[in-house]
Amino acid sequence: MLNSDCVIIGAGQSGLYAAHLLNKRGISYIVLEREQIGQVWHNRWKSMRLFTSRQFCGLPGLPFPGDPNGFPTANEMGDYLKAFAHTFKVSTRENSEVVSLTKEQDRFIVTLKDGDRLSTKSVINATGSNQVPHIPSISTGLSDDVLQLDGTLQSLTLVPEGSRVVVVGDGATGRQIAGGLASVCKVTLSTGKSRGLPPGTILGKDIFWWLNKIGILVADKRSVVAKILQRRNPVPCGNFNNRNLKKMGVRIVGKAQDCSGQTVFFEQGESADADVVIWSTGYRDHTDWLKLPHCINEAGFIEEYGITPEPGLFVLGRKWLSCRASELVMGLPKDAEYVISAVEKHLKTSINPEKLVVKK
Ligand SMILES: Cc1cc2nc3c(=O)[nH]c(=O)nc-3n(C[C@@H](O)[C@@H](O)[C@H](O)COP(=O)(O)OP(=O)(O)OC[C@H]3O[C@@H](n4cnc5c(N)ncnc54)[C@H](O)[C@@H]3O)c2cc1C
Repeated sequence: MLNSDCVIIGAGQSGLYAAHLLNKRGISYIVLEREQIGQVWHNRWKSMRLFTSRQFCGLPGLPFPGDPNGFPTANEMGDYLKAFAHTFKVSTRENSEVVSLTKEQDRFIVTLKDGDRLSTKSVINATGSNQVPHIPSISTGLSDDVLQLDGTLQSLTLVPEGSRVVVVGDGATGRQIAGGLASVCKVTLSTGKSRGLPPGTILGKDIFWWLNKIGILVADKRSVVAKILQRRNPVPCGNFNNRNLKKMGVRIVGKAQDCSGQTVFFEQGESADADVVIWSTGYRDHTDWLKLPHCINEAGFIEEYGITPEPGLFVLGRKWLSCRASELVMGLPKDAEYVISAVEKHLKTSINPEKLVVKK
């Protein structure tokens, strides 16, 4: 059985950056990746563009290549992660899916799909929270002749030209898909509760530049400003605000409430017949492999600032770990520094058990 101080599960931005920080502190680790580095981004639909510009897609030490004010494609992001791992010599074992994580006394036992087992003092879960598309139960009312897709769709060309398309969900993904299809299909976008749609630029500067400058994105989750953001949940929609989408010919309706046959019914008595329905209704965690039930609930991992109830188990890359930017590239360095310090502290206390003795 292989031994290391820390096992990182997942080689996305969170896992790779955490590994880089452990490297700098001289802590032994291994990153386990189910597919290949960057593959999650290469799997996204081909014309997808990130909603943050390149200046906010790079990690410390390796700027994102290309025009800093332009928006990278998903493929560029995948390539960037590979370049990051290569530049900082991040030790990654690809094609190594973790199928079980248990704890025996003070060590975690990580089991891989191929049957290999690793023993470790600490684990960072960096598997991402955008793994399994969340499809509402109303989808079962649609008849078999309606093509149903979700946010993991590989290409917008899967949608036949001239189809009647309903995109359900008006986050950044749903809006981008609706806009991308508007010129070749008859598109209806079903929105959820009303949210702020900030413009892409203000006074010629990127909206994320302003939000970063005034500190809103990294404001602690318990601060007043963060609470307002959590309540309003504004969508960074770039050019795909309601006005522009309407100009492109997209019909905008309210929440989808039911489906029957080929028809989707929305609030306020509206409906649309569809050949294709694209569910862009968010994602959920995949936690079947975690055999520590006190660390999960129906919303995913139980954690506070990335620290779970199980000593030695940490999480990165989740919504609102510490702030709004936690799930974005730009919010990762702050969260990762905090979690890596906690890993280091955990390893020190587990090496020196006397530190656990409470002095009278
Ligand atoms: C459609 C979309 C658009 C986005 N646009 C932006 C944007 O414009 N700007 C921005 O900053 N952020 C954006 N994000 C948020 C994105 O940055 C985060 O979701 C990010 O991917 C989180 O990084 P991560 O490393 O934590 O997880 P992921 O990138 O999801 O990486 C997790 C890794 O873990 C691996 N893995 C999963 N399960 C296992 C297992 N059991 N064993 C081994 N390996 C496993 C996966 O294969 C994957 O490589 C977007 C997200 C989505 C979904």
